[in-house]
Amino acid sequence: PPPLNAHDFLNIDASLSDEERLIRDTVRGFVRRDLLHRLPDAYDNAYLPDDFPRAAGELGLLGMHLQGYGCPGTSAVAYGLACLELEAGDSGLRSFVSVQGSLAMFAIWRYGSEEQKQTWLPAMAEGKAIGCFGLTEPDAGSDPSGMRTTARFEDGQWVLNGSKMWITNGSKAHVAVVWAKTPDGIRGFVVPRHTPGFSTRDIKHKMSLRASTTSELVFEDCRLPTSAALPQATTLRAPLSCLTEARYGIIWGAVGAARACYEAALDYSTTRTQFGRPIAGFQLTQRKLVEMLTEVNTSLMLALHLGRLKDAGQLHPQQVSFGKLHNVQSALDVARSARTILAANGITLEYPVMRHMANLESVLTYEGTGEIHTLIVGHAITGVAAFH
Ligand code: TGC
Ligand code: FAD
Repeated sequence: PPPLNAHDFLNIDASLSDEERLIRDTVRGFVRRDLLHRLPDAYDNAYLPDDFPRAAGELGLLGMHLQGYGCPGTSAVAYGLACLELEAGDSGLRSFVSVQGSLAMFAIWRYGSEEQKQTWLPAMAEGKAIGCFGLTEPDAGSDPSGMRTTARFEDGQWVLNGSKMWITNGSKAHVAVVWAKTPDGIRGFVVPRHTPGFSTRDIKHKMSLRASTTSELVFEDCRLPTSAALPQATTLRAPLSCLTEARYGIIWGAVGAARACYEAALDYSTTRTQFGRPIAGFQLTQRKLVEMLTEVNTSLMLALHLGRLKDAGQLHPQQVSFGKLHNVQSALDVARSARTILAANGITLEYPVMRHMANLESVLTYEGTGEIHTLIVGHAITGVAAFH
């Protein structure tokens, strides 16, 4: 066998195809070369580097696993590997790509008219048009069926009223995919940025996911043509199916954040000396490092397994919940343990650990909280729904 490697202890590399490795290495190189040194400032000053959308588009990372309309159509595993490498940089990068490709673009790709697809997907794949996905509201988070945003049909137009909260890319977006209640059920609408009656307000003072824009979307008698409705999306099932796509990317992304924390801790522990020896030589530190190693690799194997199921068309949404639940909690555990190894240095932006740790608090909450994914899996194994 090849020599043991602390950065790929189980030789999971050997399970990837040449194409998957090439995509992984390309995204890793992009993050390390073009972004990593800028992320502490982006985080500190709360912005996503503004060249990132176009650069991600040029690399084919937007709508990466979708077919046609300028999208690369890669495997789910290749898309997952890209999410991993992006989130090893910062959860804000992966969030952007998730919302663009798996939520906004996927919704149009899966449920849109031919005209909507032609209008938006090629520009979104290039990163020239940015999208957002408005499902959550101030009073409807875990339970989106309680949404209050309405769309009524009047004089040949749809009229939207209500607001959406915590929307990634909200004020940056050229187009918002917005979910609203109609008399016939929940439907999706494609709302261009400058539509009268549509405005956004950014959410300030976040202590997590700072290198990402999060906004409120407000609709006040916002009038849209009939053609703005997604023709194939007529129930809550449609937005929930988009969530499954984005949750899948998070399963991989969380591994990236965890890996970055493990690597920072491993590196630090071999160079930091106390009591006359590297702290890596203390049994308590080694135990932490080995626990991190087992978490990172277990999560990666889980992501790869679920990715192979997805590529085979065999993946259930409940299995995606299992993956998101496990990998995000595991990444948080790794981040917190890594922080203790870096001790005081661990709380600064000089090292990526606290940034990842704070980001992962959002990742634990969005795309379904840990509790919601627990109940989805609980429902699947008992047959009894415990949500309400
Ligand atoms: P329920 O009765 O269970 O389901 C309604 C219909 O939808 C189907 N379904 C799904 N289909 C595909 N994928 C899924 N994940 C699905 N979940 C449910 C279901 O089979 C049913 O179909 P049908 O034909 O029988 O009608 O609906 P419920 O209202 O009881 O909801 C259950 C619950 C709690 C699981 C659901 O509401 C839920 O997932 N809540 C969490 C909400 C959430 O995750 N919000 C995320 C907002 S987007 C976001 O956070 C973006 S952050 C992105 C970033 O920056 O990276
Ligand atoms: P609530 O639903 O109010 O939950 C509060 C607590 O109660 C949680 O612990 C929850 O798990 C628990 N709880 C609720 N119901 C149950 C139950 N039945 N059983 C047990 N426990 C329960 N949304 C979008 O639509 N688009 C986006 O782009 C987007 N981006 C986001 C970006 C960030 C940075 C953040 C933080 C959030 C984003 N969200 C987005 C919103 C996110 O999806 C919601 O925050 C999430 O779904 C939880 O909703 P909530 O915050 O309203 O919490």
